[in-house]
Amino acid sequence: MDKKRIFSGIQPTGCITIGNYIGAIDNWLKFQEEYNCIYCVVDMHSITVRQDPAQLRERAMSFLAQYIACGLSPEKSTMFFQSHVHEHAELTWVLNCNSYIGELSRMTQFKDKSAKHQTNLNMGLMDYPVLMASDILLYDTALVPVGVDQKQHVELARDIAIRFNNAYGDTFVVPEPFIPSYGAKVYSLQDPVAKMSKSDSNANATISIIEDSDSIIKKFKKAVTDSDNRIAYSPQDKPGVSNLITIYSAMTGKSIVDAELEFEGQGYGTLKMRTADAVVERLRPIREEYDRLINDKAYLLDIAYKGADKASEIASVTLKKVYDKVGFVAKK
Ligand code: AQP
Repeated sequence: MDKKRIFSGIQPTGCITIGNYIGAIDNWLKFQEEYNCIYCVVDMHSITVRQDPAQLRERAMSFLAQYIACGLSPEKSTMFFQSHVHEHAELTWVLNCNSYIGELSRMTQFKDKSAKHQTNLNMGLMDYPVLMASDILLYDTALVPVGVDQKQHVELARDIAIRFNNAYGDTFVVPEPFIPSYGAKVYSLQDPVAKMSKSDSNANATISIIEDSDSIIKKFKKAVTDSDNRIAYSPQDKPGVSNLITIYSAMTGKSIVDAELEFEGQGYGTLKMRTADAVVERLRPIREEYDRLINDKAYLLDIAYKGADKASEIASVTLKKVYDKVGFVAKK
């Protein structure tokens, strides 16, 4: 029997953080055996915010190397750059004509990003979730592993799929989001009520998965906690401490309850240092493998090109079906 399909991706902006790792990539790894996985570097999403072209190109390659360094296997998973499979853009147009301005303008990410990028309020910012719906729907995706911040977008993809199926007959598989039971939202080390974000301008707020050990330790030492010096997991009252416990637990594989017990009676300094050590240990092999891979551009491109060919084989069948359903004359 065919395995069910998974699709997920990260946009090459900023640097891949431990938030992306815990909320997304760590789950991608677990799915590799059981599912047919497609993991994309979604470069088309990233230009909704102005990017330096040379830096974007370099980052896209770096993100692919980081995917592989994290343990994603080109033998098991399909990896490619979104812009190499033109069906993503083409399906977006059709789905745009089946999406409403009202629902898109209500998306939390659109509201946040449009507030942040007042001088570049482009259509792409609003259209981001429709492109994401195309990413997902092109591949008959059953499950989309994402952090909690992207759940709303997966729900919109479901709505669009159902709407299209109702209008034109059964076409798309209706996808389900997969949100991890913990670590679905890792918070900023400097503002622990805000999401740890790849492109945060405050470098102390985030940890990159290829960051060097000294820098990781320094940032955890500076992490914002509170003044009551009691280690307990309580996200409402103690967001900073709870965030550190979440990170510790995700990096060591221990449950939140076990981590809380382990730190009972200890000071915040211990929690920060032990969390930093756990992160350093978990990321060390990733950084070593990344350093090796990033110098082998030919290998990375070979994976991306083969991945795009494989992805396009599936995507072209879906797009053809969609074009036929909406009434376009068949190509020769
Ligand atoms: N802090 C987080 N905690 C848990 N999961 C997270 N994800 C992102 N941040 C966290 C998950 O990582 C995947 C890829 O994210 P993305 O780059 O495609 O989208 P994003 O949510 O816009 O990420 P950022 O970090 O906030 O990027 P910038 O700063 O460039 O806008 C998604 O599955 C996301 O849920």
